[in-house]
Amino acid sequence: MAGAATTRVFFALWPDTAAASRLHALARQLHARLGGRLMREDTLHATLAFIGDIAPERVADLRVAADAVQAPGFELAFDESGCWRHNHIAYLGMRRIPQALHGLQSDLAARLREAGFRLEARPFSPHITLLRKAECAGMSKEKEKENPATEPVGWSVRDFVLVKSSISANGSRYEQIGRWPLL
Ligand code: 2AM
Repeated sequence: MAGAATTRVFFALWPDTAAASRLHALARQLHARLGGRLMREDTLHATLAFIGDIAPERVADLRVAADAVQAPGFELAFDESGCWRHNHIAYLGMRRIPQALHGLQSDLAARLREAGFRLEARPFSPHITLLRKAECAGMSKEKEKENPATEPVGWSVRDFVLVKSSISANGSRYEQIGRWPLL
């Protein structure tokens, strides 16, 4: 139901500026090897729940669902890079998903489903897209997962955000339209 009458939205974890800068530095390193399209520093994020295109009046229901989430803050560390051959996305992921992140994501997803939003059924795979249209062959298959960082990159997660996405001439434009602090 894409079109002028709908709004494309998703919930995400947004890095602080220091983390975004380190993420972007890693993205540039990967870009040198894999090519493709480098994500802009101010757009880097990890999606918590992708909602997709909805009627603008349904955004209020998203806010109600997010208001009900009760979850503690936590430390997040992305400690592996990879490249998905099926969609040519080079990303940072994590070897182990922290329990607190699992809790936050499943609480939010449950409340969104209760409110009638359809979410993906496939397991949650937290990641930060660094490159699109990447040549994954530049990352050897055995080493499909390899951390280019000398240290994991992360941040203290203190909130989650609701983001409105619109397509512009130079890629997606993201606007934060809501923010919910964690406990
Ligand atoms: P991606 O970076 O792996 O493409 C905005 O588009 C955000 O929502 C991106 O982080 C994107 O993930 C994610 N996203 C887009 N379409 C999606 C879908 N159908 N299911 C899950 N996540 C999606």
